[in-house]
Amino acid sequence: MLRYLLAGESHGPALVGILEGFPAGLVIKEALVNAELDLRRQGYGRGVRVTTIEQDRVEFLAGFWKGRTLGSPIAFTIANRDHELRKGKPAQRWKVPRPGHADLPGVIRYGYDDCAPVAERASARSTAAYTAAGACAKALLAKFGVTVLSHVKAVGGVEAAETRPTPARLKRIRKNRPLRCLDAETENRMTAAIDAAVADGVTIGGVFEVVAFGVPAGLGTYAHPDRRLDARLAAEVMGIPAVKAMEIGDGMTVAGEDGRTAHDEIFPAGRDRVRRGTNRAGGLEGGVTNGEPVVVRGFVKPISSQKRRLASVDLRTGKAARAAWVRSDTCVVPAAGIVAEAAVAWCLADELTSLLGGDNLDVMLRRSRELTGWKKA
Ligand code: EPS
Repeated sequence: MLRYLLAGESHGPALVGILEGFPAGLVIKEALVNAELDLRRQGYGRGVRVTTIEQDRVEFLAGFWKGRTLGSPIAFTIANRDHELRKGKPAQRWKVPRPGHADLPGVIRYGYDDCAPVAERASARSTAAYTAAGACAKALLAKFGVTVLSHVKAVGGVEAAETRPTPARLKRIRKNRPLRCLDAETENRMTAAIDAAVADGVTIGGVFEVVAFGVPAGLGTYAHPDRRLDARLAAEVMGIPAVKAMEIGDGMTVAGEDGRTAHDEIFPAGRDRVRRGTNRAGGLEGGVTNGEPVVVRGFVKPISSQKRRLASVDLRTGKAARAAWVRSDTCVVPAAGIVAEAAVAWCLADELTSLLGGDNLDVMLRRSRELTGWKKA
């Protein structure tokens, strides 16, 4: 079983994480984690802070011996460069909550008289630490042939029609497409939608898709509701700021179909082997992986900080006022996709350690070869 604890304010000295349950003997290179952190900062439509201020370099402080995990908790930090730049300047204060943000509910919940302390922790800045945790999970998954990648399916109502995600294609667009859309022509239209939003002073949302390839059958269980892998994925993906809905496989579409087309028929593929012609279930049946790629989509709302200030109320006077605007991103869909890769990777790595006993990487690898779920059609 894996556990994580993350802490850190958006403008505090650093984000920190403690990861517990990783087996001994795993190499996790800081460069590998930093590559994921870089991807999270990038993407067309990102704001000034992540593109020009933050550099997001992970530093491991505990859990390693001669470059390999010890089996003890891993501790890391990621410095907030903006903290240094703000030193000596008066703390930010704002009294007019932004609709859609945690500002107002946070003030009510914690009894603050100001939205700034809410935003310090509710800020999506925290997703840098989560991405680092997910990168460690990915390092473990790679040992078992599992790869977790994402792409952008829609931005501001511009949708990619064709999507045939393969590991090779998803790796390629990581390098050369800022929005990581599989279709170049659609990506151009998405970019134009972001430009139009900037000109209009508004933000736009969209849809990302995460695909986990090489996932063995038999991860997760139907034995209890909270242990179903789809329930666990939903909890993690819905925990990402700005994600307002999620879908596994073709979940939303099949709700309007009948049972003839909604399922993935099973065909023989030699002794002890089966194959499927489709993957509408997104690799999960009954909360258990079935050997097909795990497919998760996240629906991201337009973030709530925008120049077009919405109607709100001044908390000091109780009178109508326009919501605060602070520098912000215009579109975070590709970044949210990277964070969701971390969410999916974390859940899969957790299931893997639970199934295989997580103390020692060599033992886990040996056990994995004994399990039928690893047999591929
Ligand atoms: C965010 C507001 C902005 C973003 C931040 C998320 O930060 P600031 O308040 O300092 O301008 O840049 O995202 C990040 C810093 C990041 O690393 O993703 C918010 O309110 O959620």
